[in-house]
Amino acid sequence: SAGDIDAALANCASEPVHIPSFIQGNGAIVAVDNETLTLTHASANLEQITGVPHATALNQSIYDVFPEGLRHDLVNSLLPPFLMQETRPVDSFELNGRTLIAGASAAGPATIFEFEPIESMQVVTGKAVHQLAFLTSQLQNVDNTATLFEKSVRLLQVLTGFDRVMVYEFDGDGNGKIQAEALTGPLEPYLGLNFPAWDIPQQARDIMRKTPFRYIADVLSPSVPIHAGNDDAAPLDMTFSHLRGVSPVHIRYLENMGSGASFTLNVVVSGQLWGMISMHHPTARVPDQTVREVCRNFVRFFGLTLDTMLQRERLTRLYEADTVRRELTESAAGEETETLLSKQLLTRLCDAMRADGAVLVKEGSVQSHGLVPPPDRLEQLMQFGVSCPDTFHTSALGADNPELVDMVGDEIAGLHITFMAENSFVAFFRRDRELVTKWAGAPQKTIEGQGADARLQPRGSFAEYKETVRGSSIPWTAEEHQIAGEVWSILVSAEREALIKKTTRQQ
Ligand code: BLA
Repeated sequence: SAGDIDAALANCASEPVHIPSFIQGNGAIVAVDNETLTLTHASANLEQITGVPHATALNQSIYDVFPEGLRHDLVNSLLPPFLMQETRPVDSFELNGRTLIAGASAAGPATIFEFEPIESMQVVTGKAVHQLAFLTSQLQNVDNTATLFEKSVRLLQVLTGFDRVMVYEFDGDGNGKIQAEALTGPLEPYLGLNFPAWDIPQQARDIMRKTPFRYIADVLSPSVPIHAGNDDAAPLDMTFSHLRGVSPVHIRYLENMGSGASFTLNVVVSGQLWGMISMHHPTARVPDQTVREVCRNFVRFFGLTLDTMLQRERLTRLYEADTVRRELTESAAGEETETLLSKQLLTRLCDAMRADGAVLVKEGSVQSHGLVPPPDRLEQLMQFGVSCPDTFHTSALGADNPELVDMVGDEIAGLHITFMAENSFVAFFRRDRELVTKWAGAPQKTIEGQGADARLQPRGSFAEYKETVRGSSIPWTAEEHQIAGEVWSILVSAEREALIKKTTRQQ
């Protein structure tokens, strides 16, 4: 039932993924109170990774737990300017007969230290700088988003060794689409497929916006519990920790996809989560420290480059519209308001609005271009204006205003109308696009349980599922509202001027 669906979505959205109380097993963690330097939390595998049993470490001072050289570096990383929110490598060292790398990240009043075995001592930063320089140089002369996406997935596939690398873009409703893909190996291609919003609940998106990446090293390996030093310790906030344990729902999701590991770079454009670069591998895979360091920086470069391209596209459109606007202003200075929007100017304005048709109705005279409602229906649109504000727009006419469908005909699904006076308006029309969406699996919600226990299940199949939706046009953008608004103010002031002239002449 609809109630169960709501309850299931609410259950998804309330899973506290930032405080999972368990970690991924490819490393161990301790949390240290920034004031007292005592260990407030430790993962159950601390001994296995570092040789120090978690039970003896808890509630001890960091000075008593770790060997001298290491504890010095750990403590130093608590001091500004080293303290960072994200996990940053602090030091690598020999302990318990193996080479470990330590990383630090902020967790409110505590700092989380992560220890991960590495194959050998690496000069992470130096290598990363060179690789990053190579990657960014490959993208230097790219001037469009399609090429940016294509080149990026290929470069990242080589850098990371993940079989599948995808650029995934969110739409306005939080659904996402695979815009580019580099793929080798046994995984299914996802290029062009859409994923519904509920695959990534809001609290997971919040973390994605704050962090550069997230890896899930091994879908099959069991998670490891985190123990607290005292029973009423607040749960450890692992937002910025690489080893943050993975929600079992999401583990099932990745299993259903055939992924053994994932590595997601979070793309932020102008402060908003734009999408991600998602990487999958059929078997377990941990991006090494160098790869993490490169990717942390690469994804920022990618976001900035993308931002520049999107801004440039917007500016080009506004510039084109501005040219039309200037011509309109010039012709508005003329005598006859009836000739204000010449057929030619209306056509250009229609293009600037990316509309399929446009009409100017003024005191009975009609100027039109392209796809417009039959002339006898324009009077009805005028009537509609009596009860609506100065401007009105929709990209789903049938759903938003069923009473208008009759009027505009079923070819038109988008309307942007501006009323200048009681008996004049300018309107732009957009065609009904037959929207064909290829979903990765049928986007139906599968629910188990009922009422408060209703649980949304991850999809079992990601095979292409085609959905055709009629009744909507491409949506109007902020730039188009701006263009329509300017046209309105030019026309209204021209009307006023003409009226004043007329009155003066009469006197
Ligand atoms: C998390 N789901 C996520 C994340 C992604 C996706 C990217 C963030 C974690 C990460 O960055 O690895 C989804 N991954 C995708 C998609 C693609 C991809 C769409 O590669 C496309 C190629 N998931 C469900 C349902 C629920 C759900 C029904 O399908 C809820 C009932 C939950 N998804 C869910 C949860 C998380 C998540 C709880 C957080 C996982 C975590 O961080 O522990």
